[in-house]
Amino acid sequence: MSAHPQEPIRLYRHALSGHCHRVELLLELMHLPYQRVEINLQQGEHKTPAFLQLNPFGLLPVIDDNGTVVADSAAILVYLARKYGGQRYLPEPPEATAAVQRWLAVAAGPLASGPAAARVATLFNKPIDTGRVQQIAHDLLQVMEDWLSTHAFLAAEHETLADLAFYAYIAHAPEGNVSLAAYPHVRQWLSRIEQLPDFVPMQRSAVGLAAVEG
Ligand SMILES: N[C@@H](CCC(=O)N[C@@H](CS)C(=O)NCC(=O)O)C(=O)O
Repeated sequence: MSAHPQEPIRLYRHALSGHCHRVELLLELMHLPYQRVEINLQQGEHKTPAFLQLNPFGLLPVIDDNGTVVADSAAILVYLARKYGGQRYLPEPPEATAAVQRWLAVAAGPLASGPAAARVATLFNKPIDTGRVQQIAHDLLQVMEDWLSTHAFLAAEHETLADLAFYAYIAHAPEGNVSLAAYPHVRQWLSRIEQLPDFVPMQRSAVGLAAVEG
């Protein structure tokens, strides 16, 4: 593990992306120097040959850490935690690593196909079966609610990559018309993360806000 990157890490991101937010949140919590590179998804900048060189899947986020390019938010979180983070965000005992990995798998599964997809439907007007993705979101939220009724965090007694990976798409679920009203323990867990020193929120979308408030 090294203490710090030589030059700031470049984070290719979009302001409304929860996948990007989780990386940004970890960078902030770990006090790692980084520089944001805004990618215009609306104009398809993530499908240009230059971007596809960084990630052939054409998806954000990607980081470039002094020549080491890592794509996929979960892979980036694991890389940063292992390289610069010590034990806190990805503890080394096999059982503890597995507990974090389990939630990262859920983040790539029901979190992405539930609350994240429901939000894409409202914010970006994509043809998505909203009833189905909202159901996936509520099924996931119920599992989280049950777990968080007896645990303060998802994978350990303190925050880990698991919590950072889940935060944005749960906090912003109402932008996809997925209410958090029935999940008090989930809302308390959100506040716990928001109270971490150096926490940064994800930008709220004007469209999403209209959906929540209107
Ligand atoms: N499994 C990927 C998913 C990333 C992802 O879906 N990124 C979205 C932004 S939130 C994206 O780049 N979408 C562009 C597109 O689908 O064309 C990860 O965790 O990084």
